[in-house]
Amino acid sequence: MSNIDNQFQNLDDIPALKELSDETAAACSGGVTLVAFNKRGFEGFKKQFIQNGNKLDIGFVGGSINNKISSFRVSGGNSSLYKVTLFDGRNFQGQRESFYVRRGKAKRFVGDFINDRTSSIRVRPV
Ligand SMILES: [Ca+2]
Repeated sequence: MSNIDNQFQNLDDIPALKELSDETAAACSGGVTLVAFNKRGFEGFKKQFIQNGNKLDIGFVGGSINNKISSFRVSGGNSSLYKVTLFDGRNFQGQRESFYVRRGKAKRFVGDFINDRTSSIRVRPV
């Protein structure tokens, strides 16, 4: 998948998703929100993804944080528990790892397997 990633590294986010710099704005919208960080422990560069309802489909995380995600936080929506799947490839392809995260909680480190590989993300209510 690394060849594909490199080929499209300059493409921007898919238009259906909004990237907001202000987390408060996301919380007010009510939709499920995932904030991804490029270092473990919620440090470093961060990028926020938000979608209405309880589902989040990020076909490509965007060139700035592609293959760099190490920790994330989930908030918003109506479900108390979410399944977050991180995919190595774009459009939910390739190797993956899933995490069960309660709303408002976070994954301090995604683990060595998927660390610095994530190119797409899917969030589902449980
Ligand atoms: Ca990747």
